[in-house]
Amino acid sequence: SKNQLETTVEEQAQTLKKQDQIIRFQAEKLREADTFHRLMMEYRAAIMEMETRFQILNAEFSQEYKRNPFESIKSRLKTPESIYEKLARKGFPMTVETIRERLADVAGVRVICSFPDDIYRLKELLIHHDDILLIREKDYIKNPKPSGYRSLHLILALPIYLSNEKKHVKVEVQFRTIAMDFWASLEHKLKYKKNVANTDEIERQLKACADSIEDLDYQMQEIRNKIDSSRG
Ligand code: 0O2
Repeated sequence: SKNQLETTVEEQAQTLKKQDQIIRFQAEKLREADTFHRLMMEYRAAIMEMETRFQILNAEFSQEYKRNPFESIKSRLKTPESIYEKLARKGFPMTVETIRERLADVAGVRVICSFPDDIYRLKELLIHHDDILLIREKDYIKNPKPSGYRSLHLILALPIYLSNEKKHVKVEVQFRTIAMDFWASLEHKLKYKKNVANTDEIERQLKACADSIEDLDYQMQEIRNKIDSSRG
């Protein structure tokens, strides 16, 4: 009948409308994913750029002074889960703009040096590059965290060159000695073990280890100075 036909047409129209909404929703998600992936690509490019600058300093130092200003470099890109968790903790929504503006450690480069004074020498060399901006500095070597954590953290912005633009991207560089890295890596591992009893006692012991390590760092530096001056 005519009535039945109208109902069927109406149902089909509703179904088509729903499908259209689903397609629009998925397209929007894809666009978001696209801009997110592009942002991550920019951070990866910034890590490569920063690593190259350190490698060039290393090559130059090895040739001029027959020693390396750092032992190794480790880089990491923050995972989407960790980005989401940090933004949520700070009360910001997960958008490309908030990631860019509110997070400074999506791209991370960790530089492991032999001696504490190498850290400050390297920092000076790096911030004198005239296209690098020093946005923030946290010196946990001069002012260690209550846990005993020591490292020099710099938030830098450096340019990356894309096909049609030049863009400044933020990178967090953490400088540590081998000894500071040894402590931070083990402390990080230990902290994530569950159901720890005697927390205060453990924190105290970890802090004592951090203090001994600081002492060792400066003793090794002194030994290096003695050897250097005895060589004339
Ligand atoms: P992951 O996996 O490295 O990302 P802000 O960024 O300034 O808003 P935040 O993140 O608290 O605030 O900055 P902070 O404390 O200067 O630096 C955080 C990073 O420093 C940590 O990264 C660790 O890599 C390191 N860190 C800081 N304190 C400690 C500590 O007590 N022990 C150890 N082992 N590492 C520490 P994430 O974000 O925790 O992790």
